[in-house]
Amino acid sequence: MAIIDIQVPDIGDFDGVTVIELLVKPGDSVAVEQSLITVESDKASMEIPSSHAGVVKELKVALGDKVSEGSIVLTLETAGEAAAKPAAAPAPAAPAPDPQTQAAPAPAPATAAAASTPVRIPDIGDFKDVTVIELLVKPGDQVALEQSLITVESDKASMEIPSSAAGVIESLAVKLGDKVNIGDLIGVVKGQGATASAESTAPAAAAVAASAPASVATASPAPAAAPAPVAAHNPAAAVSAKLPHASPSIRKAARELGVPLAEVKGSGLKGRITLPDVQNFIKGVLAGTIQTQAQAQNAKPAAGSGGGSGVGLDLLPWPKVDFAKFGEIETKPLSRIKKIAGANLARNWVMIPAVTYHEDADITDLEAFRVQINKEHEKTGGAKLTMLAFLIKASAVALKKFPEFNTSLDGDNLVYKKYFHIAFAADTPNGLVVPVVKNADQKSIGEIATESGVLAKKARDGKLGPADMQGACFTISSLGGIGGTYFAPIVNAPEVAILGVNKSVMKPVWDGKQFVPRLVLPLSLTADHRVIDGALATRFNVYLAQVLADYRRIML
Ligand code: CAO
Repeated sequence: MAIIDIQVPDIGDFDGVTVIELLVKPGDSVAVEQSLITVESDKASMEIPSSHAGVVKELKVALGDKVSEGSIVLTLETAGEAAAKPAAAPAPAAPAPDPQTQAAPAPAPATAAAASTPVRIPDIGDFKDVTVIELLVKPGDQVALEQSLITVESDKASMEIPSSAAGVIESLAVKLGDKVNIGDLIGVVKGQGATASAESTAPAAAAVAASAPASVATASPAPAAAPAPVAAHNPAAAVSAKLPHASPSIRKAARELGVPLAEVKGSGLKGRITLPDVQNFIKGVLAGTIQTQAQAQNAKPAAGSGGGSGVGLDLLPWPKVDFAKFGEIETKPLSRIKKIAGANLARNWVMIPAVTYHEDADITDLEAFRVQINKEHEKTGGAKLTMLAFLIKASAVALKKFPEFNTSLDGDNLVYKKYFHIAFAADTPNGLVVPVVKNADQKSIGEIATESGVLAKKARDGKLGPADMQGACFTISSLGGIGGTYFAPIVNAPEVAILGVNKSVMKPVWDGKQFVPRLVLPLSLTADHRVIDGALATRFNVYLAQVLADYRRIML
């Protein structure tokens, strides 16, 4: 009887890949070569096998952990020497060809305009006779350079094969279930000649990029993201010996959309889960015909469901238009931030019954005070006070007065937070990020102004770390420096409210006797109606406006 560490074997050029599935748990008996965990980069996933037989004592990794060769996966109690076998041959590293690496063209002739280019299986390392499990394009489809064409799978890993040419798919030479090897023809692309190389580029370099931080970071929490998907996984379900079969891109899409893949029925080859399966699952949940395990656990009487109207929510596929038919176009990939934020925004928009309430705050005196103090600070070297800093502090005070605003839904429970961390949306060249000023209630306006300035700069420089963007209770989206009158911001789940702010303007305000010029700040508060009803939201808004009109109120 011996206790041994089972480590991640040599997995090629993978490094710092994310643990996406735990396939065993303490107490499980495992055989040599039995898969223990699944790891994933942005293009490939693979299972890590056990080098020994025995009983799992302790898991040393958790979902979301990053692992590399040598990382300890678990400790195993082995039956004795006889059970121990030499470490398994390295699991086939699934070299995921990376656009960035492959985009550096091999010195190969560019094809002539509208030439037909054969696209072949590149060097995919130790993979042999791998099965085509997904056709991601069809004849007539427009494909970009490096766009995934097919997914192939061995018994331990799956990966997407990218196109080495841009253009229109003229023909496909493979079908589902085919076994393919290096050099096999995938199809022919008729293109503009914008090819990286006539044949696929060498994948050895691509494999390096498969584990590049940029790709792994794709799976990291979204800046504006909720820490957990709304349709959260049942943790117990995550520990399952029965893996849902899906390619890395489908797994990623499911994760971003909060779809518990283990609950999706696959319609592809050997029960493989395809993108339409994930989309149909979402449709089913929205239409109330599918209930997730998390929903079942938290089930409340389904108010409003089964109304019998017969009108189902039938999501249409995204319109596919050949824009080039109508004029010149240019296609650019979405930034990583936009992709991550987009998935979160879409979920929050669809799943939160949100209402936006507007209010005007008279900030004439506050702005005069801010300008006066800033003049003094210019001489003394004090911090420049921003309107955003006053808004952050006022919001923290308002959250204390209206605790329902400082909550998050957790099934049928409402989690009340006793801390006051305020996030603010920051516009950056790559998209929107949401850094957090922690414990804003305990900080002076000067401290908040300095800290938010530092965070906004870090955001613009792309230097925000995950810790800078976590733990928010409430978000402010200030467009005041740009303009606008009012807007309807989207609640940043799992928060329950967000404050939108536009540009303050001088307006004639009736004081009971006459119109007087006052500086008016437009506020737009969006709140989750499941937690905050209209009366409460309006009280919050009115209170916030009162504080901004007379800041002495924060002392009350
Ligand atoms: N009314 C009038 N003027 C305002 C104002 C308001 N509500 N808010 C800011 N201003 C002024 C400031 O006083 C500043 O002027 P001075 O330089 O003369 O003092 C100027 O506008 C620029 O302000 P700013 O917007 O650069 O700085 P900020 O501290 O107010 O905001 C930040 C910082 C990070 C919030 C901002 O830069 C930003 O990124 N805003 C965009 C947020 C966003 O995109 N939200 C949308 C999310 S939903 O898609």
